[in-house]
Amino acid sequence: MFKRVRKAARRRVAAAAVAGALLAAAVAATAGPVQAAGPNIIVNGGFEDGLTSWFVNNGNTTDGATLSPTTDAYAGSSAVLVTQRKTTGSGPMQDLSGKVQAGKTYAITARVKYENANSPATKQFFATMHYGGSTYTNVGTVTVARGQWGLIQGTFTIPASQSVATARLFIETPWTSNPASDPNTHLMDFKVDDVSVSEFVPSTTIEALGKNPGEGNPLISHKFGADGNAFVHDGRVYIYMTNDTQEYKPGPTGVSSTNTYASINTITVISSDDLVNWVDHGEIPVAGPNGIARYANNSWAPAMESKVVDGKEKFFLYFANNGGGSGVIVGDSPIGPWRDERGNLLITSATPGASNGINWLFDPGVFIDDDGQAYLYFGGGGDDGSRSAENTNHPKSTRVIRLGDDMISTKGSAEVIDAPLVFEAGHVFKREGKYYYSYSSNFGFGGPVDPNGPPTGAIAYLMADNPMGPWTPETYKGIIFRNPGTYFGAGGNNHQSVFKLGDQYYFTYHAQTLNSRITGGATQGFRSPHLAKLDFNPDGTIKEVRGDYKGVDQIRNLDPYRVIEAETIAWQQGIATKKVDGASEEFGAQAPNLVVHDIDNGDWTSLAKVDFGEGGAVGVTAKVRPLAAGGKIEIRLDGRNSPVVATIPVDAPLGEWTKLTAALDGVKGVHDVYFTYAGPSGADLFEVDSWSFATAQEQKVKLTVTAAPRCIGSSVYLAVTAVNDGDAPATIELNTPFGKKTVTDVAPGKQAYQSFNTRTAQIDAGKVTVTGTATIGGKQVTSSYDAAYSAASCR
Ligand SMILES: [Ca+2]
Ligand SMILES: [Ca+2]
Ligand SMILES: [Ca+2]
Repeated sequence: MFKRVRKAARRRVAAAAVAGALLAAAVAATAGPVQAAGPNIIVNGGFEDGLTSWFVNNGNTTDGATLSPTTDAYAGSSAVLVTQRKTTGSGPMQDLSGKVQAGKTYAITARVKYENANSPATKQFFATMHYGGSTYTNVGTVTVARGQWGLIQGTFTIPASQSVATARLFIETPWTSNPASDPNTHLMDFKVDDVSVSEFVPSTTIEALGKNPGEGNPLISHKFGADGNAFVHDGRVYIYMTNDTQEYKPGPTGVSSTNTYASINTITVISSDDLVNWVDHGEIPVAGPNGIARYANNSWAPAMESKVVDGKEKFFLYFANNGGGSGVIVGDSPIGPWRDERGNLLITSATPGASNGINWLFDPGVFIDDDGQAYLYFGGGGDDGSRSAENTNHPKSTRVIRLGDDMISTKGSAEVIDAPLVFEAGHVFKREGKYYYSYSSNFGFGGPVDPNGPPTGAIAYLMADNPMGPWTPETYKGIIFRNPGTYFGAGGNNHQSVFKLGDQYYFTYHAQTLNSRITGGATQGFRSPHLAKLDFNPDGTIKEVRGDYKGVDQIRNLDPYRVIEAETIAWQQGIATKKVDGASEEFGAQAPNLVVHDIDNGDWTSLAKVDFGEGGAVGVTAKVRPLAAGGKIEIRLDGRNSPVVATIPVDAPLGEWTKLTAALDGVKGVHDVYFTYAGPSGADLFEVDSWSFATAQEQKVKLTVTAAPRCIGSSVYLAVTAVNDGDAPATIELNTPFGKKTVTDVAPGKQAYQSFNTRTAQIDAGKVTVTGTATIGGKQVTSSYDAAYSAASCR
C-alpha cells in the first residue's frame, strides 16, 4: 500500500484539498483515486539551472529574502535556499502569467525542508497563488518535521472570473502579523526543490481494491455496471448493464459528482462460464449521435433475449430511453455486431395501453415462453401526487404486452400489472410451469405503505399461471431481496434479474459497493453488479436472498491451455480496460476485443481456480504492447504476494504488439494465478491483450475424419469430411490419392469437406490423411489423422 502512495506522489497527485490535511489523510488511507496530470508548467522546478526563473515574492513592499542555490537537494544536484526572510510570505516565487487559465484545475507539488535547531519540531508550509492585489490563495500545504524533506501538495481551481494577468506562485510559512517577534518560529531559513504545477486531468481508473481476493462480489472492480440483466447462451452467462461509468467524474478530491444517469447511452457487457472470472466485452454504443439507435438519447436498464427468426438466431437487446420509452437493437451474437432494425422506439406513449400519463415507459423486461411467444414487461413510477394509500400501494404503473414474431414489434394492447407498491424493474422468468414477475417496490408516494405488501425499495414478486397473469394483488407472494442498504450501508434503487445455469437458479442485483470502497464510505449513486444463488421452497415460492460480498461459488475451473483474453479478471487493482481494433482471439472474428491498460508498477490482475492438470504447465505467453522500457510481468500462485514462479520481461520494441513467453516449472493442479506488474514508477508500463499457457502434455488438434466413396454417374467420388472438434480455429488439409484440398480458419464445430473426383469407375480400398494446424496454448500445433475408405465400383 505504501508503495502505491509513493508511486502516486511521484507522477500523480494524490487527492488532497488545499486546507484539508485531514481529508488528504483520509483519502490516502483508503488508497483513493489518483489523477493524471499534464506537463509541468513550472520552469526550472528542480533548481538544476540555479535560480533561473525564480525570484523572491514581492507582493508586499515589506517582503524580502535572499535566494541562493544549495547542493542539499531533494532530487538532482541542486535546490534553493531561502535566507534573510523579512515576512512569512518571503519565499521563492515564479511568474505563471499566461501559463495558467481561469476556470481550470491544477495540481501542485513541491518539496520543502527547514533545519533551524531553534525552530519548532514541525512546521506548516504553504504553496500560495497571488493573482495581484491583496488576495492570496493557499493552494497546497504540508506539515513537515524539522530536518526532513516534506511534500507540499494540493489541487486548486482558478475561479472563472479571476484575472490571471499577474498569476504568481510562491512558497511560504503561515502568516502572522509580527513575525519578527519570534523569527525561529516564523522566519526560519528553508529549502525548496522539485516544484511542479500541472493541469489536473481527471482519471477514471479505479485505484482502490474494489473486490477482495476470494470474494465473488462485486463481479467486477475496474468499472461500474447497474441494472444487470443476465442472459445464458451456450453455457455462458452474459450480463448487460447500465454503464454508470459514463457518469463517473472523480474531481480533485477523488470523489465524483452524483450519478444523474443523464449522459448514459452505452451498455456494458461482461460474461463468465464459471461465475468468478469475468470477461469485459466493453460497451455497446446504443443511443446518442454515435449509437446504433440514434433516435434514442439514453440506454438504461437493458434486457436480452435471443430467438430464431427466418432460420437464423438473432439477439434482441432492449433498453430504456430514460423514462420516456423503450427501444431494441438487434445483434448476431450476444456480443454483437449490432444494428438497428426498427428505426424508432418500440414502446412509447402511443403504444396501445402503455401509458396512463404519469408512468415511466422504461425498464423493459423480455421473456419468451416455451411456445415461442415473447412478452415485454415495462413501466414504472406512477406517482399522481395525491399522497393516497391507493396511489402509493397500487400505482398500476407497469405493463405487459405481447411482442411480434420479429421481436421488434408489439401485438395488441398492453395490460396493467397491479403489483403492490410497484415502482420499476419488472422482470419475468418461468420455473416448473409457474411464471414469476419480480419488481422493485417504490419508496413511498406519500400515502401510508400497506404492511401486508413489500417494504420500500425491495425486490418483490408475484406468481401466476400465465405470462399475461392476470397480475393482480392476489398473486403477490413476498420479497426476494431487501434494499441493498440493508446489507451494504448505501441503499439507493434496486434492480434484479434471474437466470438458470446448470441446475441452479441465480439472482442478479446491484449495490454501491465499489463506489463505497473508492471513497471510504460515501456513495454518489455508482452501482456494481452482484450475484447470489436463488433457491425455492417446495411450494415454488422463493427463499429470500441476502446480499453479501462472498457471492457464489466458482462452478468450474478455468482451462489455461488456450487463449484467455487478458480482460478476463477475477480480482485486480489499478488497471483499466479499453476496446481496441481487431477481433477477439478467444471469442471470434465478430467479437469486440479489449486490452488491459493503465498498468503501473504495483498493479495486478488475476484468474481464479486455473486447472493446470496433472501434466502441468511449462510456459506462459502474454500478448503485450510495451510502452516503457524495463517492465515485467510476474506470475504468482494463490496470492499476489506469493513467490514469483515465472517472470516475463517486457523487453520488446515500444508501441508494438508482441507475444512474449516465460518458462514455467511444471505448475500442476488448481491455482489462482496472479499477474503482478512491475517496472519503473511514473510510467504506463505496457498493455496486455491475452494470455495462454503451454502444457507438458502433447497438445493435439482434435479432428474427426471420415472418408467414403460414392457414385456420380459412372465416376467414383471420394467424399472426405474433417470436423474441428477443438476449441481453436484450425487450418485443415485433406490429402487423398486423388488430390488435396486446404481449408483455412475452420471454426470450432465446423468442418472441412471436399468430394474428390477419382476420374475412374472403380477404386480399391485405401486411406486419406488429414492434418489440422491450430494455435493451442500459444503454440502452433499440427496433428495428423488417417481415415480408411472402402473399395467401390460405379459401373
Ligand atoms: Ca533539484
Ligand atoms: Ca494503474
Ligand atoms: Ca484482449
